[in-house]
Amino acid sequence: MITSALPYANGPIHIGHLAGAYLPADIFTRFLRMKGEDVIHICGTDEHGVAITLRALKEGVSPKELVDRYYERIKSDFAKFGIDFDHFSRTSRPIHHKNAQSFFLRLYEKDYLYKATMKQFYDPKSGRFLPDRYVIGTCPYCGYPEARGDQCEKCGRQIDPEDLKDPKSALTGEPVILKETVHWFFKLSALKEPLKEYVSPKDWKPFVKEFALSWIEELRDRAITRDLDWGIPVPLDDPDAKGKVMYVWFEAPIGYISATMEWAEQVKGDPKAWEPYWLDEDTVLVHFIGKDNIVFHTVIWPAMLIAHGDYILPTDVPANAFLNLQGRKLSTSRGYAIWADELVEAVGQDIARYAVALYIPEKDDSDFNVRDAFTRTNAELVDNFGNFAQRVLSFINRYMGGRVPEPGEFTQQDRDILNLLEETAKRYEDLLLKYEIRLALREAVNLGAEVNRYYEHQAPWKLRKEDPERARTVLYVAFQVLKGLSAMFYPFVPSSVETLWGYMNIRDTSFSSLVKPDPSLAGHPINESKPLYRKVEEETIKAWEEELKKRYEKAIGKATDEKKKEEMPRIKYEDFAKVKLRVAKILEAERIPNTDKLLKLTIDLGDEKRTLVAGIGHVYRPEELPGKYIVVVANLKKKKLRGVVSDGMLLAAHDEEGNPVLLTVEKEVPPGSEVS
Ligand code: B3M
Ligand code: ZN
Repeated sequence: MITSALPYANGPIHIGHLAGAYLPADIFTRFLRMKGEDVIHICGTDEHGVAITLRALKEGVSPKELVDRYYERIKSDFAKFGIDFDHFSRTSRPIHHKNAQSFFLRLYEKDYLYKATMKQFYDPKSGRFLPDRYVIGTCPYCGYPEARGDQCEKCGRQIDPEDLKDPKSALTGEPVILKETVHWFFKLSALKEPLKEYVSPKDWKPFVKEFALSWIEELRDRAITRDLDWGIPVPLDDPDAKGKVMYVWFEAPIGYISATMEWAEQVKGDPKAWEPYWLDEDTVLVHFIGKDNIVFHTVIWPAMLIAHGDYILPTDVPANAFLNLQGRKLSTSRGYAIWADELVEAVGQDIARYAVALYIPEKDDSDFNVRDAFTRTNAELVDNFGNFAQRVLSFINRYMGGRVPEPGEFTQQDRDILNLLEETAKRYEDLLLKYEIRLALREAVNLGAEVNRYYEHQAPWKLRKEDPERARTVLYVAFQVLKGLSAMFYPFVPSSVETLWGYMNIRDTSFSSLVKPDPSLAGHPINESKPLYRKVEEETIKAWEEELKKRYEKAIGKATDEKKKEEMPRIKYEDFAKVKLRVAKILEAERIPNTDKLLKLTIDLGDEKRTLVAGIGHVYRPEELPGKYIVVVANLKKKKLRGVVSDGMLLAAHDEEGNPVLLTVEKEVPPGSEVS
């Protein structure tokens, strides 16, 4: 039972999504299917939650319009990329609403849910309770004025939204208020021990397992309902349940089961056909996800399943890290990405798949660089595999009457390459089963390089006249290795390999028979063949490089525009005039013990000396400061910092890294001079 993370129906699919979950899942599923395993790959769009409502608000459409549009788009993106789901559903389908509600009720009846009152930020202007990340205010740690209620983008610290200073709504820019609201909480704390027992013996990727275990250590109960008008209604008769929906991260994973149920009904025509996949203890359940979804799949979802009681638990959660593009972060909202559909249009499905597969971020973030990606694809797929196939098949067609020839006696080199095929197939299989997809591909590519060397070295085009029997043996061997290679390339580039099988006239496409040399193939008729791939040309690579540069610049422009818009509420002159700015001369500076940033400055303000505390000690050394002329706010209320009373605040600009750069005067003026 294989699932891929349910993508939010709020944008098209780009190569980051593909590399992070869908392509590895597709490769894995295709491999298992070749092995003859009973396997299904299920997915669908995630259509609830604030990711949807806020995007709809931004686009000025209803959530329904938005998800209808992106469901179709995403489904078609996947199809173009050859991501082959057994079923692709939606969390807005009635079967899922029903299933999620009955899941909720089961947990409720088993006493895993309880009601509690909490305070949450409310935007009076839009009449909405706001999710943490839609509350914006000043970071309590670094003073960054645009920090979000879950995290400060500047200093990176986790924040509780209540700690933000001057919290505003990201929707309306208006101040928000804390308001009481009732929610249902999931008693996660009660599941700490069973979760530990579940995760501890797992042979997961180390970063996944460590993340899960550290989360379990700090497990707290979580609200699983929300005040939203879009989502799955809380199925309780309680008046407090009015207007509440389930938290999207509570119901979305249940969507894996609902989608399998829908598959059973619609595809199998047997409403019970889903059961073995979710109820049978022997079923292996694998969730392919990106790393930002780890906690939900390794802790909260298993906790939900344990609490529910009927279903099996995830066997493995092969999460991937992130894919960057030309060394920069991808961004859907800013349009910095390569979209699935355009990539396929430009270079074809299999070249696109291969190029992305090279960069699956299995352990660390990886960087998709178009030049590297296409250069490698040209060498490894087009030359090494595609051209080899064409050489072997056209030789057989031209000189061997279109039949795989009868071999003579094998030489050591023949035996070596055939052995290498079988050993490689074993290693490939072991690696794929451990989700080491990139290393598995390396095995196939290395075998391809070896068999190319063998073919060059044997040079059947010379042997044809000099030693026809040797020529026949070499072509026989080359055909057998090609057959094995086709098995190993198939999960990566399925549609061209299917074409190849047509040329080779091969019907039995199970992995084990493909990778095993088959003596009965002597005399086997093949079909006319054509080259499988076309190289990606230099102009195409250049065009992509140019285009991505443009997209990046545009994305940056957008980011600064957004910032300008958000940061620039206008004030009246009278407001500004309240701030008394003065030139000061630094007299002394010393570090405040046990801090890495704070310096205590003694300054001369003309008619008085003052002490102020400044967070510049990580950039300025105390001894370089005395004598400098700076600008300070002279009429701020006094504030005690680390036991020192700070009377005033110095002004500094912030460089790209956010480090302070002192504001000073262009020529010396008497200390205390006014700044306005
Ligand atoms: N939609 C988050 C995401 O797209 C979420 C995954 C749900 S999987 C159940 O990253
Ligand atoms: Zn901060």
